Amino acid sequence: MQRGKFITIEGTEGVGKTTNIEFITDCLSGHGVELLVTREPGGTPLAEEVRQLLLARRDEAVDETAELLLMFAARAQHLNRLILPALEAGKWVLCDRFTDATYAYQGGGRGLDMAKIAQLENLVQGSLRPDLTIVLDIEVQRGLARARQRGRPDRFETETVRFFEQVRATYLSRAAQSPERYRIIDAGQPLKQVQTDLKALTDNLVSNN
Ligand code: T5A
Repeated sequence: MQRGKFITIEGTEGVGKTTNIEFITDCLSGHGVELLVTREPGGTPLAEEVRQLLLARRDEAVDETAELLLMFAARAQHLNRLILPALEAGKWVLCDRFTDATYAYQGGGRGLDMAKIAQLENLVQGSLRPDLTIVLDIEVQRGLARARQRGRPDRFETETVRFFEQVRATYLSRAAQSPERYRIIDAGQPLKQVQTDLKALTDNLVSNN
């Protein structure tokens, strides 16, 4: 059986991942692709519990290395219990954030050593990397304004604009380094245009499979 494709979707806060994941799901399902849609941190009951720990606002300052290790603990569970079995069964997997988010938020945003993140990536994932990573890109302030319409911010959403500028710069620099794996979509466009771009991308992906 041919292994399924592993697609991840990334971006700073409020870029429209949730909105567009539904659209991408419809596009791929329309082509008859059997698809698992999931998210990080999270995706399994245990990993969703870790997500709650990570996103909750709390009085105790969260140590950056503890945050990093929790991200990868959730990822190990998610990968081995959900993502890999689905890919091996021939399903495609569409994941809302994955390890690029760790490079962007814990590496770019928090300033943790990228080499240490790479070590954890190798430990948890072995050689597995996404086949395609879609980066929805928008100016930080515009994304934050969209995200803030949704109610009380989580622990990450309370970070500074400078933090998110570093997150965005890390995504863009990683995409520039490996253009074969990344596609950047301008998420500042009207939603209809963003979805026209996403449809072209998914049609192309299916026809080249
Ligand atoms: N994290 C995660 C790490 O630090 N390290 C890691 O390794 C991982 C995996 C949770 C947090 O965890 C951190 C990063 C995150 O802070 P999350 O749940 O993905 O991750 O959090 P968010 O980025 O906050 O995701 P959201 O679901 O909250 O935002 P979305 O999905 O990007 O935005 P969405 O679709 O809800 O859209 C926001 C609003 O904008 C509108 C929508 O209708 C909605 O109202 N909108 C548009 N409006 C106009 N034009 C368009 N083109 C629009 N597109 C969307």
